[in-house]
Amino acid sequence: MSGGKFNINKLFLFRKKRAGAKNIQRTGAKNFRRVGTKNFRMTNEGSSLENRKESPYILRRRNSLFKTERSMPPVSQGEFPFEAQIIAEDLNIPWAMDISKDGRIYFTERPGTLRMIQNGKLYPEPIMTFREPFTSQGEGGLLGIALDPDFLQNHFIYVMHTYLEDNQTYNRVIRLIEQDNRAFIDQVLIDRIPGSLVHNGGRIKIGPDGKLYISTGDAGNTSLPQNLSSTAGKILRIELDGSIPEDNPFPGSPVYSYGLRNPQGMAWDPANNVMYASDHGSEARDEINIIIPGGNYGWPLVIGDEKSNELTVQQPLFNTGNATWAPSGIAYLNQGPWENRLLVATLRGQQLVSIPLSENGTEALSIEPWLQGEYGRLRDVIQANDGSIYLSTSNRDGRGGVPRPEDDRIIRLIPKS
Ligand SMILES: [Ca+2]
Repeated sequence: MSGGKFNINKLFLFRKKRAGAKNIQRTGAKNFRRVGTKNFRMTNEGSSLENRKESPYILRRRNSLFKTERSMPPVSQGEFPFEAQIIAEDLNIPWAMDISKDGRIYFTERPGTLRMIQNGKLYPEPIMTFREPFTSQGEGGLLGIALDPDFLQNHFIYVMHTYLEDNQTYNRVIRLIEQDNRAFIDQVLIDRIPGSLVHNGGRIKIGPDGKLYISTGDAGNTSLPQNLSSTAGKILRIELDGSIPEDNPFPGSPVYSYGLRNPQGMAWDPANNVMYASDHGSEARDEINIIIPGGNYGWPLVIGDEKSNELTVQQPLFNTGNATWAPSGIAYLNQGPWENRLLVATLRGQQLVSIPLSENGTEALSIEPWLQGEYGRLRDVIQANDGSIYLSTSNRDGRGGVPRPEDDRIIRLIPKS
């Protein structure tokens, strides 16, 4: 099956029908009331599909597509003996975590608090509470966090958050300075990243090369991810002081890769120098991608494993086909009995997906669903220096989760060999 062209009109009619039907099923009045904002009908993170309007440009470009669906890696039930510890509970949408070299866990709560866990205990006061122009409507708010590699010396914490300016929604990455368990804004590193009630991306991480990587969503505007002058629908790469690295693929631009929809996870296999990113797909087809500098990941012109005669597009490591995971944070495990795997925290999927990788890191060998339904929606996953895994739940995010009284939680998994 190659070279056969879609009839673009039929394709879009079909997609619209499917999208419409799912919308009715999935975001009924219940969701609507619970969330309480009109705009929420157009969501989001795997609980429904938005009604997109495609530009003539996009329709024209999509005309050159042909389909080469690759199969997903086989699903298997691997053994993964572990001990689970609940590290913190009664949290409010913990979105991202990072751990200092002395073992303190710093994490964001999406409504706007930066918090800290020390010696296994949640510090009672927020390290910082965000105020205007900060906003946390929809899927926006206080999102990614990364501690400076020299955090114990310079006390720098990087965070990404949504804010309002002239009634427009944007995201920005700022540097904080921590002092005696309080933090203050020190410097804005990059701002005016297009934001919206949906698709803000939001993960930030410092790569093995010491640069700050930022995943941004399309902000609900499908014309932005292919536009290299916009910072939306991208992975951005900047220096820790906000300047543009000299070896970025597009000189003078923070854009590192593009054509993404709502990437919320990034991780590296440093030994093989492979970077991974998760992306929320449209109509299921969530993607795990291998990110290369300057790579175009297709959205919205080329989706899943489609190919185009006109565009050079990086095909995903795999896409989830008809299944919706709504993948958020991902972690590459570089030690312990689960070494050389990618872990994917899934929201709608309500599981930790474990993906054993080939030795060179460029092939997914199988897909193992771990902790299915055990903790509900999962937002972030990281590996600590001692090899244990930290997970955060996202059952209070108003996106179809059913919060238990103890939600949200941060859970530690200690692998047993
Ligand atoms: Ca893609």
